[in-house]
Amino acid sequence: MTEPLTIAVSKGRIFKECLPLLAAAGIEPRDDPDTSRKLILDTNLDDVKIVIIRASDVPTYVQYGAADIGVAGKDVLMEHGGEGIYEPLDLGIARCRMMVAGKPQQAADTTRLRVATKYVRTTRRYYANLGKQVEIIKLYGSMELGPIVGLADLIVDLVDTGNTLKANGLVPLEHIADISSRLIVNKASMKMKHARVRALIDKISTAV
Ligand code: PRT
Ligand code: MG
Repeated sequence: MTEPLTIAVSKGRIFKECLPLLAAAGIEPRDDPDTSRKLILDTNLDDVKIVIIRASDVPTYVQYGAADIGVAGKDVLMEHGGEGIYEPLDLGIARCRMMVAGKPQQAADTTRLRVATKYVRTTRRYYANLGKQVEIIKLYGSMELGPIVGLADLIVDLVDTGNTLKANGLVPLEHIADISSRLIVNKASMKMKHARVRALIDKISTAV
């Protein structure tokens, strides 16, 4: 039997939006990660497996070749840095914007502002490009709480409908990047499994 082709996907919105694209490439998972506890899903193809991992771990799996292919948000890829990875295709799914947000009355840089985010690397790069000195506070979730409890003046987070910001009395202030999910490929797999990887990219690209 040929060596399996492994695809890393996170459950939730990316998995759901990915399904039609995988189907276009002839790949149908045999389980639903939202109801199954399996971390490795079989598919209709004997030589294709899907590993279900956290969104922010997808680039790491692909970088080290633990998965040949992955689907990851541009937010996660910017934060990872992209070592060992090709990014051949924008899938156009799980779209949103990365924004700076804060209270509506937030005064512009009176003092050295504190910015809470899980995107430390991207936030540092953004403010460095603007030549602004800020203090970055690393959080793992619920960034919206930061300005409310006085932990931070601003947050850097993803915004889709804007409902989460609004519900917490915050407004979007600056646009950092448009985000969508990308197909990523391990650099060695691109060479060693070239025919299968290429065929998959072509079929998915037609579906996009
Ligand atoms: O939950 P876990 O820590 O395992 O990982 P995760 O939260 O990164 O995973 P998941 O599945 O929530 O998100 C996976 C990817 O979806 C992200 O990396 C983005 O590329 C993409 N995506 C698209 C989003 C959103 N839209 C989005 N709106 N990820 C998160 N959000 C959150 C946002 O952080 C905020 O809390 O939704 C809230 C804002 O939504 P609105 O509609 O209220 O503006
Ligand atoms: Mg989440």
